[in-house]
Amino acid sequence: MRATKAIVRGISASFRDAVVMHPAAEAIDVARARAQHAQYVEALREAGLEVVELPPLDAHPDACFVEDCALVARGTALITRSGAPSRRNEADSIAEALAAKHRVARTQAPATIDGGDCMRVGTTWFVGRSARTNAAGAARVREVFGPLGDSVIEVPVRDFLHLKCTASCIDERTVLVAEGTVDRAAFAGFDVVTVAREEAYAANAVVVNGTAIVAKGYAATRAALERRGLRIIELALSEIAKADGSLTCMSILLP
Ligand code: CIR
Repeated sequence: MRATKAIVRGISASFRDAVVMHPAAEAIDVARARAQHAQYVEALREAGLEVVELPPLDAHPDACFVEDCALVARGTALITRSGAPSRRNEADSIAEALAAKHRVARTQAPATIDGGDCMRVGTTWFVGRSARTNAAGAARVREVFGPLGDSVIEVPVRDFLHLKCTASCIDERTVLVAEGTVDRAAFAGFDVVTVAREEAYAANAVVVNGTAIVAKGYAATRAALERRGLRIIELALSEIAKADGSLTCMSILLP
């Protein structure tokens, strides 16, 4: 996709208390997480983006994962209501950041949506139905973006936190997906670049303006993206991964 701007937020002092599915054996090193985040910001700049850095929210350990708070397209920002109750208060400051240049729509109970479940490819939103995004949440995405010309395809997500943990958008008709994680039938009519299940973590990549920002250490995924003519930036993400985070989660990209 093409984008001009990225919204990011620094790592909270409380990052060690991030919500996780399976706690890592080793505690998060917050200083290292900050260094990894700084490299991420640098990579976004190298990809030609103007980066808007919001200050950390120390009361919200997961607040660096801004992607989960809003879906942005067609001049509209749908502010989510996270499936993780502890994350619901992160969204207000993202709404504020987007309000000047976007029409802002909200999500009400009982709907829950995490942005990590919502992948826009061209004008199609693939919405992962996960533990975080429920039927009413998917319906809300359809209600807001349908009249603007987008369509919604729901995709079951079982063994992972979010749809985008193992899938990401390469361009307006191509997705990158880890084998055996998301039903291929969901992507009928789209081109699919498959990576091996062992490289599932790398299937979450930020592909923007001809650059692919990918997790370090996944040679086959890197090669697959290189073959598509993308310039590659590899990033170490050990501390981000311990918080169940990956690359797309740490930014909201704007046209
Ligand atoms: C959470 O469980 O909500 C955070 N610890 C990780 C969120 C990662 N976000 C994303 O993949 N979009």
